[in-house]
Parts: sequence; structure tokens; C-alpha cells
Amino acid sequence: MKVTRVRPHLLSVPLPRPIRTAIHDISAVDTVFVEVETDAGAVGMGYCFAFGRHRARALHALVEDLIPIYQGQDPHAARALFDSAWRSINFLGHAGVAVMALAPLDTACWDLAAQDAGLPLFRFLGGTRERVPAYASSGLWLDYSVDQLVSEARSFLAQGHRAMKMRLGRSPKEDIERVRLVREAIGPDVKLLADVNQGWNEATAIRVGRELEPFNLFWLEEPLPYENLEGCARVAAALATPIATGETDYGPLAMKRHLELRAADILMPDLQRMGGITGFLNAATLCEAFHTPVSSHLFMEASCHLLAAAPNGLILEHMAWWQELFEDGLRLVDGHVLLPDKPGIGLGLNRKALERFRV
Ligand code: SMN
Ligand code: MG
Repeated sequence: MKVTRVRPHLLSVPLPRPIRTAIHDISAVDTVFVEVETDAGAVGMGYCFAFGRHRARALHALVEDLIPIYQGQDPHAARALFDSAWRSINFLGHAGVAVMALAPLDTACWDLAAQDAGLPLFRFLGGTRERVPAYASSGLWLDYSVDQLVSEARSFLAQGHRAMKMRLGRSPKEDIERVRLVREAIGPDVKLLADVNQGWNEATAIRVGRELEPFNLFWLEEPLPYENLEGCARVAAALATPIATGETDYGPLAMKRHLELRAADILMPDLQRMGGITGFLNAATLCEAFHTPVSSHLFMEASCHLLAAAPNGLILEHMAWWQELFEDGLRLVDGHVLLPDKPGIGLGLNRKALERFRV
């Protein structure tokens, strides 16, 4: 099988409503959706995104720049191609736009190799788990009123979720009260996660983190600016609540630094910041070597396969933003995402949605 054509589509996918976290103010996800065509007829897919159309154009330009590395090659060589691409972006740096642009190309290769084997991606990767626990993440934003928070928490339960993530980073007093109210609304048995989006300093994280302990958070995410690994390690050591971080850092070796410093109890590598599936798999293996569970960040369509195949895969972030781009939605049953049984990523592209979102 050989790659005959790579088609990067520039899209802007609007969100159902504009949202806010401690560091984001977002109304659309500006996406580069990549189709990789082959002489076997199979088409592989992957995407990367930014907030802002001009930034997505920069991603698009970098995807185009990397295409010659993949053109004419066999997608089964995903790891070797990743290695070539990684070396080729050395001058631009192993972070930021260059790594993000590599992700959809690498992801599409794994998708194609699994399709060629006639296996769903998680089985191609050696996994057997047919369902993975997931948490609702498209909601409980920082700008919600208390009433909106509670009613959305209830609607997540009605949709079949058994875990959900809220955002923190208002005043400590408000944050604690909002966690109390959501916990009260969902009861003690539903998993509640909280994401600070780097909004605190070390002293605040330890002080507020201790006050949050009675609410039994499943994890407290990115309490500090992401590059403060030593501070995050001290927060993790001070709190009984597990700390999760890693989504903002680039490449598997960044995960190694987090692990060596014991910066967190759980790592959540982001598929595009790992440079795609190759980088994510390396990150998950590193986590396993350090006896650390691995979660995902966004990109649930591919990430569900990766967590299903990883022995240390913990819980999937269920983020519905790109859902319309796929023909088949991921099915949710009793708090678990069911793995698709079609070959590859296995969700199919919705061409009408692709045209609707095209910039
Ligand atoms: C997040 C990241 C990017 C956009 C919105 C929200 C958040 C998450 O950090 O973990 O989902
Ligand atoms: Mg986060």
C-alpha cells in the first residue's frame, strides 16, 4: 500500500456556545482535517486544530510542508515515517505548530495500517478492551451560573455519563462552593473531575486543594502553569486527591520529565501535542514504566482506541466538539464508550459536515 494523495481541509467548527476556562475564550475550533489516500483505495484520517483561523492556516501550511515525507510511502511504516518527520522539524523545534501538524499524518497512517489488517485500531494495537470508561467534558464551563452548572451536570447523567469534569479558576471561595453544589447534585458515586487550566500558584493549589478533599475529586487537573513541574510535584505530594497534568506539553520526552519528577499521579498526553499515535503510544509506555495511569486529552475518536489498548489506560475525555465530522458517533453505555468494530478508527467521515465547516 502506498500513499497517493494527502488532502488537508481547513475547517472552522463552531461550538454550540462560546466557552470559557481559566485561560480559554473560545467560540470555534479551527481545524485541519487530513485525509490520506492510498493506491489500495483506503483513506486514513486525522486532524489537528487551533483556536483562531490564522493559527489554523499556520497548521495547514506545516501539514503541507510535511506531505512529501509521506507521499508515495507505505503507511505501515508509521514509526519510521514519524522518525523522519521528527528529524525534519528539528530546526523549527519539537513543540508547537510543527509537532501538531505531524499528528494527523501519523494518525492517518495507523488508521490505514489497521484498516489494511481488517481490524479496529485498538485490536491492531494488541488491545482487547471493548469499552473504556469516559468522562463528560463538553461542559461545566467557568462562566456558567450555578444553576447552569447543576442542570448540565444532571443532563450529563441523563445522557448515560457516570463521570464528568468541571472547570475551576474563579475565586477560591466560588470554586469550592461550585464543587460542593455539583457533588451534591450528582451524588457520591459519580466521578467528579476538576480542571484548573493552570489558574493557580503553588500555595493556592495546596490550600484550595485541601479544602476540596472532602468532595472526593477523581482528579484535580493542571493546577499550576504547565511548565512548573517541580511545583506540581509538591502539590501532588501535599494532596490526597490525584493530580493530572501533561496536556499542554509536547512529545513523549516531555512526559518522561513529568514522570521523573513525579509531577502528577496521572498523565494526560494530548494526541496532537504528542505528534500523533506514535508519540502517544510512546508516552503511554513511558507512563506504564513509571507505574502511572494514562488518560487522553480531546481527540476521543482515536484516543478511545489508544486507551483501550494501553494496560494503564484510565479514562477517556469525552469531548463532542468534532462529533459532527464523523458518520458514526461513539456510543456511550453506562459511562463507557464502546469501541467501534469497523476497521481502523472506524467512524467514517461525514462529507456534508466537512463541506459545511470548510473555510
Ligand atoms: C481544555 C483544553 C482545551 C480547550 C478547552 C478545554 C481543557 C481540557 O484543558 O482538559 O479539556
Ligand atoms: Mg485540561
